[in-house]
Amino acid sequence: MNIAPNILLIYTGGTIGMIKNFETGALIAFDFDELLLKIPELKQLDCNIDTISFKSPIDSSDMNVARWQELGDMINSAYEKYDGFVVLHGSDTMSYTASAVSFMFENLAKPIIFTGSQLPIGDLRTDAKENLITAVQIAALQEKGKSVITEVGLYFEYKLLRANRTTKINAEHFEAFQSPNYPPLVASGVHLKIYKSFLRPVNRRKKMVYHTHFDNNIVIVKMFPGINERILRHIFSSDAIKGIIIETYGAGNTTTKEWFIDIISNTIKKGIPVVNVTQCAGGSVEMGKYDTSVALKKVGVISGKDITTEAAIAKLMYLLGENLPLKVLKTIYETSLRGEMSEN
Ligand code: ASN
Repeated sequence: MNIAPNILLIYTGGTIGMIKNFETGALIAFDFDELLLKIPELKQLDCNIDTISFKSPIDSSDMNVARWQELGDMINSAYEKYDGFVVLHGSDTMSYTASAVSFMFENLAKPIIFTGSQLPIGDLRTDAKENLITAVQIAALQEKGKSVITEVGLYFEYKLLRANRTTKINAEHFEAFQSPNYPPLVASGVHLKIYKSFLRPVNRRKKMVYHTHFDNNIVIVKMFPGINERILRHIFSSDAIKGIIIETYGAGNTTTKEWFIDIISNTIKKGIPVVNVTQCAGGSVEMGKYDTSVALKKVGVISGKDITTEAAIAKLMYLLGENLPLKVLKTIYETSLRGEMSEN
């Protein structure tokens, strides 16, 4: 006998459940029960769905570390009871939250699928229904009684992507997300096509470990021609900062000006990790490829390789929260923990 999988649907907010505020005309997050009434189709799915919601649903621009933890706690406390999780989330910061959640759950053996929409569920042309229904179907996929997807995914506009590889690339198109450095895991057409060789393998003998500490005392500095020495010295000398991400050009390049290398080198000498992430949507940091990154490598800058900026931020907060010595943090940062970066 086939037992229908149990899915927990978690509502955090986002456009999917929004309505217009009559006074301002702006979209605001709405009640979850109202949202469910708009999708009676959920009852036809071959799984049992329970629902839970943030007390006050939010626009995802208001996401923060405390809310990541609130979401993580919801999943962790229901982990044994359910076969899969679907998280409804605003698209603006979905890639950040989904990346953070991927670091929270080590040895994940069940799917956590993020989705949302560009138009509210009540809109005639909404993309919410397809996104939600297929996300639930994907979370419920099983083979021999075991979940097929055992990682954190992001489902949007007919594709399941590895969540910590995604980035929001469009505020207008229904195809709002891309995963430039990793192929889709599932494509939704007439059938669901699962690309098994790209799925993250699971070791079911290992227990799931839940991590909750994110240290958000970090800053990200984007390189641009003309970047100002005085301002950078000011930022880098803040004693509140415990980690820095530099968003560099191309394959990890920056200005070769002595003052710049001096700032980076002194920061690392103080024990503060500096991570190099590229501004390019696709491709990888490769320090030493150009003369303009040789000095960065020499002074001990951490390579973010082909990680997204969203995952880089979540990973740095996560590893800072683990209180590791700088050398260990560097080695672990440069290693793929949840499939968020390529191995070489
Ligand atoms: N501002 C919305 C949010 O991120 C955008 C969306 O969900 N499409 O909550």
